[in-house]
Parts: sequence; C-alpha cells; structure tokens
Amino acid sequence: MLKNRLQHLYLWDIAGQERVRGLNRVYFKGSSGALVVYDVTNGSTLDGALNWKHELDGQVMLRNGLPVPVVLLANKCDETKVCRRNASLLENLCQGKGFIEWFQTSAKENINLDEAAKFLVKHILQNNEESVKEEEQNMQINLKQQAKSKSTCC
Ligand SMILES: Nc1nc2c(ncn2[C@@H]2O[C@H](COP(=O)(O)OP(=O)(O)OP(=O)(O)O)[C@@H](O)[C@H]2O)c(=O)[nH]1
Ligand SMILES: [Mg+2]
Repeated sequence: MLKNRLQHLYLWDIAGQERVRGLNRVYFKGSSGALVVYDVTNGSTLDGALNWKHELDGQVMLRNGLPVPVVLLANKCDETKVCRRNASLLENLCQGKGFIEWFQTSAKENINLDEAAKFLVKHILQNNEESVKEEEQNMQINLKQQAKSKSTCC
C-alpha cells in the first residue's frame, strides 16, 4: 500500500535457456522492473545476464523513456563469496550497464533475497508515483486549457 493506493505486484520467473528465449519476450511487455540472476560459480553466466539486460533495454521502457529498473543478483554466494576486487568490478559494471544495484544472494540459503526484492520494488513504486504525479499534472493543464478556451469563446 503506497499513500493509500493498493499496488499489485506480479512476478514472473522466466526460464533462461536459449530455446525458450523468444517466448520470454511476451513477459517483457508492460513490465516495471526485473531481477537478473547469474551464477557466481560460473563466470560465463554473467555474459548471459548482460544479454538479458540489453534485451530488456531494447524492448521495455518507462513512460518517460528511461529504462525500467533492473537489479543484478550474483547468486550462489553460499558456494562462492564475491571477493572485494570482484565487488568493485560489479559495481562499475552495474553503473556502465545501467543496473540500479547488485546483490550477492543465495536462493538456497535465503540470503539477501528480501533485500534485493525490496530494493527493486521501492524503485518500481517510486516510478509509479512519479508517473501518477505526471498524469495528474497533465490532467490539470488540460483542464486549465479547456477552461481558458471556453472563457474566450464567443
Ligand atoms: N548452491 C546453490 N545452488 C543453487 C542456488 N540457486 C540455485 N541453485 C542450484 O542451481 C541449479 C539451477 O537452478 P535453477 O533454479 O534451476 O536455475 P534457473 O536459472 O532458474 O534455471 P532455468 O529456470 O532452467 O533457466 C539447481 O541445481 C539449483 O539447486 C543457490 O543459491 N546456491
Ligand atoms: Mg528457473
């Protein structure tokens, strides 16, 4: 609930395999944000995560034309912790590729999942709030213009 407005959150867990990739685009449409996961024990999966981000940026955007918020998850930290050097590389990568944040997580041990999800949802709600404000302002401008054109009529 945000400022007495009920918000519905729908989550889709999209399969990452190449053969179903095309089908996943259906879920991009109208999405407000994403968590993109890679496996810290398999460095090549980071390339896959960057491809997903690239695809998302090409296919979804906010009403103001900006990219939707995307958080990068470095998963399986129960097996391998992200070292300090890699953390700073990830930091730079996130900035360069437009991820709003990254978290090291473990789906197995339930580490940092709430934090990452809450971070993303906070950004989605902020964007929703801004777009509602913009709509309200536009409506007021329209009403003022209508009133003005009526008052000058005949
Ligand atoms: N150690 C560890 N293993 C994990 C973690 N998350 C997933 N796994 C394991 O990694 C493997 C792949 O996990 P999935 O959840 O199937 O991965 P996925 O990316 O959702 O795969 P698709 O849905 O097929 O795209 C499974 O064997 C999981 O048990 C984690 O946080 N830690
Ligand atoms: Mg899956």
